[in-house]
This record gives sequence, structure tokens and C-alpha cells, in this order.
Amino acid sequence: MISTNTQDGVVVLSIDNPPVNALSSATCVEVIEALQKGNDDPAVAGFVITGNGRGMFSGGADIGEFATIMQERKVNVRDLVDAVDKLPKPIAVAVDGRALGGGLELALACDLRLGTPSSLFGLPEIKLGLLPGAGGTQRLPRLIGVVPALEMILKGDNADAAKAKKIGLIDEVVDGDVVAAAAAAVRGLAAKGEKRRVSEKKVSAYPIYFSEAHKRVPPEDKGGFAAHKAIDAIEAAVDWPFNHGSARELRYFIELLTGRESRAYQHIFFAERELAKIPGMPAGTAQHPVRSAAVIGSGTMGTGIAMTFANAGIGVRVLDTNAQAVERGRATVEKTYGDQVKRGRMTEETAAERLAAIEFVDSYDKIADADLVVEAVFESMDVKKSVFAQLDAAVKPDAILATNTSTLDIDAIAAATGRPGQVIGTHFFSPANIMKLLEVVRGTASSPETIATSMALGKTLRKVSVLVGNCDGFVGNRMLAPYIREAAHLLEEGALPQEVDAALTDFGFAMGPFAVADLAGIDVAAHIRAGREQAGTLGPGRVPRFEVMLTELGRLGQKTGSGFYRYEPGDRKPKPDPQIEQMIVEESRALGIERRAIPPDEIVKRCVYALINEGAKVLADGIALRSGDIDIVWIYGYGFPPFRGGPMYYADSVGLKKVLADVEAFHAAYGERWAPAPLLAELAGAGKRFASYKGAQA
Ligand code: T1G
Repeated sequence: MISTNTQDGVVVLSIDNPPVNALSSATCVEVIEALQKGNDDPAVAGFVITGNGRGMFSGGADIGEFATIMQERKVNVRDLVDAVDKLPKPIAVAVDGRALGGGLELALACDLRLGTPSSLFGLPEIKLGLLPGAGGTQRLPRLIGVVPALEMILKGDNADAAKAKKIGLIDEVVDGDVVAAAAAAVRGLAAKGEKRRVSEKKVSAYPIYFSEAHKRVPPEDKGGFAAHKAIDAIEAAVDWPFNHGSARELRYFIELLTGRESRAYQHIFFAERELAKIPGMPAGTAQHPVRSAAVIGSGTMGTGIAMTFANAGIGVRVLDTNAQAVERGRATVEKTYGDQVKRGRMTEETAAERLAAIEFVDSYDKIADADLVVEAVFESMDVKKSVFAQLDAAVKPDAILATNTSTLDIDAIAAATGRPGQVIGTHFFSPANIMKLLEVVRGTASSPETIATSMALGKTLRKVSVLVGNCDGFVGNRMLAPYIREAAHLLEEGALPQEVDAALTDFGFAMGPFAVADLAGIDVAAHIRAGREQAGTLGPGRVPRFEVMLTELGRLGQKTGSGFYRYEPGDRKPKPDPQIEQMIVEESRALGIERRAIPPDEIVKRCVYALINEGAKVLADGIALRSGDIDIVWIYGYGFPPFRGGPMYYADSVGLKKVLADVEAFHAAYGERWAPAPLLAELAGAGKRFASYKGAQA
């Protein structure tokens, strides 16, 4: 796990613990022992710690050991950092790649930090519902100041070498042998009998920095628990001597580590890494290189997808035979990049490069050599079949043909071509250049190569790719239907849009279902409803029809200034509208429903349990490979609160027996739409969790 060599009196320790040089307990023990051995050797002047020379210094503490590290009181990163801090001889780190979490905290404990130009430095613990627990909250503010330390720890983003040098996080950027440079620097310190322990530095700050920081993070019960604790720990660094502040940090760290929130984030961390593991996919399945792409349709989704390719450095041609649509598309792309330059989020050069990578064309022969095509035209089966037939005729035989449909049958679309094995769904979420989720929808004929290429492409496009099966709405939209249906039933029974949305945003959703409906467009929901009504897949029993009523009133949502809410010109803030309240009350009267006050927790249970019940069916049908995949879809695509781990993880944390009992009660009260999913009943009966279900694969 570590190797050592001595360079002119300096012991160099190289950590090599694939895949990410996690500082597991065993690795920490080895490093501590090597330091003690060198310390006892009078010939040793000092130490350098470095990575494996393959672009990874350390990915931090071993997340896989979190569950046991406290119970078994195993040696851990904190012990290693303390051992370094107490070393009488000088020590430096030579960072060749990423130094994250405990890896950066180890570096902070050393006298000197040297990095290569490509090295990255970050404390991402907040993304795991934690704070830096190995001295980071005490040493970082001492080294770079309180305000930059708050920024780095509360955001959890990486600093590249140039920024790290600029903020004083590292001492030197070495374009060459960073280990040799570090060893020389250590020899220099040893010669002067000097050490530069960060723990001995003083730090000061105005209390207002902390009170203001508390205001900028979410409330403790809305995913902000770790952030508030991190701010308190950094404040302790200012108010107390190092050891006292450090003890405070440890207490907060243990509280978070054993807390519900961090366990949910750890679930998401590993669930995200499971996504690429596809059961039954032959090892070494070939992936086609995607060097050039094409997008059909220059509407909102088409241009968003085109920018996604350009942002990943892949040249893309956008085909649209409608000249106005092309002009609108071109204007959207230019405005998007122009705004990013204005906001300082992109340089003029990068914007020019991205714009140059997107070419608008008006005929199929101009996209004949694309490696992959994504169709993003109007959501109609006939339109899509005609486009795919033309693509099949025009585009080179080994190209992959993907559709961005959000609900339609992939197999039916594939059947319009002579290459169904190369047809697949790539369901982007609006705005496609922003939203991280990508549902990769496999058709019955989609070949392993087409699937592997599409999943890998998702990573290249910096998306979180989830492989899902082919059914009405795939995973996300299939579960969305009963969720928004239940929300509509709640309106009929006594709630108002703002009450339903408030209950669900209090639960932690980024937005409530009615604000989302207004954003997405009421006519889109009405169009999908009409399609399901025609196909007879609207679901058991009478389905509320508010989207139809609003469409008839021309209230299509934000784009028309009113939907379930009304909007002031230029203001996206939803405002309750008495007209809507009247419409809803009259609808209840027309349905003979006596309206009642509906408590927020009932609103949450009925909407979230509708998700969970459908999720259980999605899992049993093999449309999702794992319950964790469903959680990732809902967190990255639909704003489900990450601190609750996703709908299926949340159900497991509540306990399936309890969830089933409520679903059965809703079934008795509201009828067939609440028939408990057989898998939910089965797992609850067996005292099992969705996470343990390894059932039918898509
Ligand atoms: N511990 C254990 N396993 C890890 C790991 C870690 N820290 N990081 C990655 N892995 C596994 C991962 O599960 C996957 O396994 C494989 O490595 C490749 O990962 C005290 C407490 C480093 C940027 O939050 O962000 O230090 O699926 O697919 O895309 O304050 O992994 O192959 O079996 O993501 O090249 C803080 C987490 C820990 C960094 C590499 N550190 N890791 O990305 O590979 S908390 C983090 C990452 C801490 C201290 C606290 C990324 C990466 P498998 P990958 P990648």
C-alpha cells in the first residue's frame, strides 16, 4: 500500500492504494509506522509523502470504512494527521493529481505543499453530509483565512493548482519532478532546523462572517446540518486554541457521521458508482468512439443537447428544415454562451470555441458522417418514425441513432429503421446543457455496444447516466405520473397548489409539483395526458383534469404568465391566484367532494408514497436495475431531496412495513390507484429493504 525510498536523507513515502489512494485504516497504519521508523533514524532529515504517480495523491478517507471506523476504533486519517503534526522532523507533500478530503487534510498537516500544474485540491466532505474531520476545519482557516476556508468547505469544490497557489493553499507549483522539489525543500528546512506547522498559526475573523455564513446555507432540517456544523467548527478555530477547536471538530464529525443525513449522502455516493455496472454486459464490450454528433430539431431540447456536446468538446451539427426554428436555435445558443461570458463563468475564447463547434444545417446529407445522432423533435410517434426512417437512409451504417423521447416506445421507433440494434433512448432533462441526469433507455434490440457507447458518452458529456428499460415514461416520468396525479387529487379534496408545493418543498424538494408544471408547460402535461388517454394507460379510476381545464383557459404556465399560479412580467416567482382557487373549489363542488383542510404530512405521504409504490413496480418490472438507480434518477432529474437519499432509500429508512401500512390505508380510502405494489408487500412482509432487491433485470 505504500513504498518508501530515500533521496539524500529524505524518506519519500509513495501511497499506492488503488483505485483512488483512499486513506484506509491499513494505509494510515503503514504511513504512521514508516514515519516513526524514519524519525528514529538519525540519518533521516525529513519526509515527503506523494501519490502513485498516476494522477491521484489521495481520494481521502476510505468511505467504505465509515460504517465500522468508529465502532472498532480503527486507526484512521485523524490519527495519521496527528502523527504528522507531532513529527519533530520536517515533512512535505508532493501532490501529483487530486488531493481530496482526508488527502488534503494530510497535506495541511505538513510543513510544505507542492503540486504539479494538473493537481487539484478539495474538501468535498459536505457532499457526503460531513465536514472535514481530520483537522481541515482548524488548519485550512489558519492557512488561507476564514472567508476562503468557509467557501472551500461549504461548497466542497476543487481548486486547481493555480488557484491553490494564489490563495496560499500550496507553496509551489512544480512543472517537473515535484517529488525531487519537495525533497529539496525539506532538506532546506532541516538545514535551518525549521518547521512550518499550520496548527501553530493564529487565525482571526469577525463574528459576522459566521452569522452571515449560517444565513447562506439551508436550514439544518433541509440538508444544511453538515454546513452549520462546519461553520461552527471553523468558528471554533478562531475562538479556541488548536487542540480545543480540533476536539470540537471531532465531536461534530462523529455526530454527522452517525447521522441520517450523511448515511443518505453516502448511499448516493455508492449508488452513483454502481450505475455503470450493468449485469449481463459482456466484459470488454466495444464502445464506438463518438467524435462527431448530430441533433435533429433546434428547439429548446435540441439546442440544449447540442451545447452539451459542444461543452464536452464534440463537434455537433443541428439539423432543422424550418428556417425560423434554426434562427431561434442559433439565437438561444449565442445568448446562452454570451450570458456565461457576461457572468464571468466562461472566457470569450471558450465561448467562441463552443459556438464554432455547433453548426446548423438544413438537410440530412449534411449529417451523413455523424458517429451518433440524437433526435429531439416534437413528441409524436409518427413524426419520430419518419425522422428515424430518414436518418436510417442518410447516416453512415455504423452510426448510433438515439431518441430524446421522454415517454414513447423505443422499440416502435427502432422498427422504423433497418438497424434496431443501434437505436437507443437518450432522455435528457430540460435545460439539457444544465441538468445532470441522462436516462439511457435500452430497447429490446439495443446491442451491448450501443448501450456501452451511450453510457460512456453520458460520462463524456459530464452527465449522470442511468440505464433504464423501455416502458411508458421509463423510470422518471413513469413515477412522476402517480406523484402529480396524487397532488391533483389533493387539490380536489381541499388543498391549494401553494399548500401542496409548500409541504413538498418543506420536505426538501427543490420545487413543488404545481410550480414544476407551470415551468414545464401545462400544454405539455395535457399533451401527454391525451396520449395516455388514447392509449388507455391513464391509470385506474377517474383522473383529475386540471391541466385540461387550464389549457382550455390558455393558462399554459410561466410561458403565458399564468398556470396553477400567476406570474408578474419578468418574474418567475409563482403567486397564488384567486381565479385558480375558485376553479378548484368549483371542480370539487362539481365532483361532489366536500373540501377539507389537509395537513402537510398527509400531503407529503400521499405524494411521496405514490412515488415509492410506483418505484416498486418499476423495480419489479426490471425497468430499473437497482433501487439506487431510481434514487439517482429522482435526485438528479426531479429535485428529490438528496439528504433523504432518494425515494427508495427514504422508504427503506422509514421502514417498508410502515410505508405499506399507509399505502394499504390509502388503498382502502382512495381506491385502485393505491393498490400496493406486490414487491412492496413482499419485501415488507419479509422485513427486507428495496436496497436488498436484486430481482428481474430489464
Ligand atoms: N473511499 C472509498 N472508495 C472510494 C473513494 C473513497 N474516498 N473514492 C472513490 N472510491 C471508489 C469508488 O467507489 C469506485 O469504486 C472507485 O473508487 C472509482 O471511483 C476525514 C472523512 C476520487 C474524484 O469525497 O470524488 O476524507 O465502483 O468511479 O470518476 O475529512 O471517486 O470501482 O468499486 O468515482 O475517477 C472525501 C470521493 C472522503 C472523494 C475519482 N473524499 N471520490 O473519480 O472514479 S471523506 C471524497 C471521488 C474524508 C476526512 C473525511 C471520486 C474521485 P468502484 P470513481 P473517478
